[in-house]
Amino acid sequence: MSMTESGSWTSTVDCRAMADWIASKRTCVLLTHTKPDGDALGSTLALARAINLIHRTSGAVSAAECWYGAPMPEWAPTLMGQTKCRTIEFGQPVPGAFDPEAVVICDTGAWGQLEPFREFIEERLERTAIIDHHLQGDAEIADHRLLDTSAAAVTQPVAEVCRLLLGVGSPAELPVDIATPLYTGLATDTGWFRHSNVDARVMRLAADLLEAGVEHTSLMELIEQRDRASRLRLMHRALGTLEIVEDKHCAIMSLTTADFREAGAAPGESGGFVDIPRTVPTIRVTALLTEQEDAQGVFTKVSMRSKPTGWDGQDPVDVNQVCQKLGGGGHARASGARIRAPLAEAKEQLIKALP
Ligand SMILES: [Mn+2]
Repeated sequence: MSMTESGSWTSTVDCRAMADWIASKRTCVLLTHTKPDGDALGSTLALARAINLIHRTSGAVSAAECWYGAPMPEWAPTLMGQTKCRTIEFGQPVPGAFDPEAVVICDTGAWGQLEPFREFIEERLERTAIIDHHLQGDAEIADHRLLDTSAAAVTQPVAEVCRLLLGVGSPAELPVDIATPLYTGLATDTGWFRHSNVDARVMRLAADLLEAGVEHTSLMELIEQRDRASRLRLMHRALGTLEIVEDKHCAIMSLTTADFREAGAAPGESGGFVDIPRTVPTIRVTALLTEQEDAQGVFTKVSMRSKPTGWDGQDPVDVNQVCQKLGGGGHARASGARIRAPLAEAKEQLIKALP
């Protein structure tokens, strides 16, 4: 991350100053990281709606619009509703005709996550703002920065900016079509209020947004309960292969191309399976092996996770180190590798690589 003449990754404005700056612009494009999630979509949609609401009274039509870098979650159109949004497919250029007075980036401040918009932003650095909650970012992207690294979701500072824009006393008084995307960010970035980032501030905002009319159950169904039956059939097959390597506290599951075919499942449908055995207290490491084939023949994809806290007080396993031994890598808690070998052989190599 760069430390440029624009300074370090710190806030340069508070919520009030950000709201005033946004209110002074007639047109605005809202951007977020590619492959937007609930917080990315929620923060930009809420802000776009708040901006359009204040401009509607002054006679302007649709002053703010959201641009997203695909792929989009399946449920995105429902959350987007009638708000002006454009999705930019991979490799496609951004719309050239619209030249907004302001560009506001939410839920990221890193060039690496803004690739489709880089050129567009670079031509407009002086009128770009960032609202983010991540620990790192590229400060050079915007002089106007509202950073709240203690926030669980970026919709927390965005909720305050919306409240100030609309001049209401509490987030509980926000219109429901603004409260709903805000709540979506809060719920999804906290794993529906389960992660360690849940605190009193999160719950207070959640309570206010529910009071504003957010329908928790329908949102939860829309976003979380979308599995196809094929995914459950594939999960059944994966669980059927569950193997516990007792002395390594490791759970291993495997899938072959035949499993996908027979379950009628698409390649991406095994997402999240690797996390399932984490619910066993004595398991410290989990791995999902997927046998695949390419032009050079058969290979095995390894996906690994490590629990941050050991049930017995032991140090967590660094799966980045494990995967590096297998020719891959990633993060200490989540990592992966591709082993040029069939499943059984790849599994042996993996077990050997475990500490
Ligand atoms: Mn976020």
